[in-house]
Amino acid sequence: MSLEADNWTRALVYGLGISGKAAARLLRSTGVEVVGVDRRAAEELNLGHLADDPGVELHLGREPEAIPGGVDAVVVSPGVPPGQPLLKAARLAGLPVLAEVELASWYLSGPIVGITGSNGKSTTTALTGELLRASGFDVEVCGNIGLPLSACVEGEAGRIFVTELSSFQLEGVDRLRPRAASLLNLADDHLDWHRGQEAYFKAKAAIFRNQTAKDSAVLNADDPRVASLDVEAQRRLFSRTTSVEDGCYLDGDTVVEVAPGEPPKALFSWDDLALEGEHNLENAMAAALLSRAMGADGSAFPAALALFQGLPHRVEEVAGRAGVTWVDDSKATNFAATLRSLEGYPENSVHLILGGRNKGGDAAVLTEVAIRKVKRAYLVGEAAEELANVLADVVPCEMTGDLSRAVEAAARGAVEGDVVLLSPGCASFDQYRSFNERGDHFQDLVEALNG
Ligand code: UMA
Ligand code: ADP
Repeated sequence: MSLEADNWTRALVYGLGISGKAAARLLRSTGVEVVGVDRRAAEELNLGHLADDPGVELHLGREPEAIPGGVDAVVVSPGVPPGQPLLKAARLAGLPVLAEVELASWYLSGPIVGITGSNGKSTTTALTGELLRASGFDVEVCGNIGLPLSACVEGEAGRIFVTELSSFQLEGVDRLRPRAASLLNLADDHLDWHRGQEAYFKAKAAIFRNQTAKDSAVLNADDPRVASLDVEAQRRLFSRTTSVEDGCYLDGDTVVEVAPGEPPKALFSWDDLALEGEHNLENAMAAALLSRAMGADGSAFPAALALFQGLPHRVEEVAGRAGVTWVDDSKATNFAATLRSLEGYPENSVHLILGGRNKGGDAAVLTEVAIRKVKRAYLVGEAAEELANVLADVVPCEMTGDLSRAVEAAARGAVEGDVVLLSPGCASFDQYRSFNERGDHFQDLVEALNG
């Protein structure tokens, strides 16, 4: 247990979404008083017991202008940008400002496997959980994937905490030290929140900051910015395109693990994967190396990979109607993810639904693939006009405004053999509460068409 937290009497928890509430409960369980702050009103927050706890002081509806008296530290929720005035005030006052995952990490009874990257985090986190479970380990799959790390502190000892870590969370890490960690890839994402690419990449690399030579760092050899990172931990590389000296790579259809002084070991075959696409092969290679670092012998990997059908809203086929395939990739919230999805389809076959709130990315990365794959684009949300400015010269674009009009238009335009793909390349927050809600809406609209 941390000495710092032992010395705290009162901590401010900034943001009372699912991670803030879990952090507040954790702090209360250790006897620390909580000052809870959220710009939303109580009715929207579902605070449960925290609302009646005399050890919790609430500031709701808008953030206070100054740090309330007697606060020893600030635990910040991932969605609160670092430039918020209250956080600036805390730093000026010399208070520690820590991520919810940092706080939780002090109380965990088992090791963390940390997973980050611009794309593939949730899939790799879930896959790593499956590979470790199939290998006989007791596993908690948590973090940005939807279960706050603070909510996992209570429970049996001996669990491995397979934790998805977003750049928002890593921004507030101090001592969190994953036993094994992976950075899957780097692409432009969340540039609005981090105020630029440098700060975003730096936050991602923080996953390795506290590792030592006893730990394992799993890096993508095919992503030059990832492969060139300096790490203290034992460096293990994965590659789809070339052999590596320490890690795993694709040899024919077989993923082979190599390590200096060890004979090569076949881990699994690409055919074993139920998931489609080169990007999912990369995710599986990272998950395999992370699981090997935690002591899995690999024998259970092929069967576990064959069973894993993927998470909802990630290139999820939702219906086929009159020879048209409808695909929900609502989780593709940056253009690099959309690009990867498009690559998986035949030439000139895709009706692409694109748009939402751009997080600072440049849609020009899509032009080359759009020329080859996209028959027509249906633009929605805040970013529609900006996207039209970039894409209208290379593919026919329709300004459809929202998802229901986009689905109607795509249903009119698509013919047998075509694919209608929702892969928006943007966040959902201009029109929905989350990518889940957007994906569910899309699936309902498609179902209604079929009905
Ligand atoms: N808030 C303020 N002031 C602000 C900003 C937010 O008061 O300036 C308040 C909001 O009113 C709200 C609370 O803070 O009540 C929101 O907190 P949050 O946005 O941190 O959301 P949580 O509910 O705690 O969920 C967070 C992650 N959300 C974000 O990073 C935005 C969830 O990831 C994660 O699953 C959860 O913790 C558990 O760890 C979501 C996400 O979109 C899925 N993540 C991004 C992504 O994957 O791209 C990073
Ligand atoms: P994240 O949690 O990082 O958003 P997900 O596993 O939820 O990643 O996948 C989101 C989308 O990103 C997928 O639907 C797919 O379009 C794309 N994607 C998944 N894995 C990768 C990868 N390794 N490289 C590039 N894109 C990927």
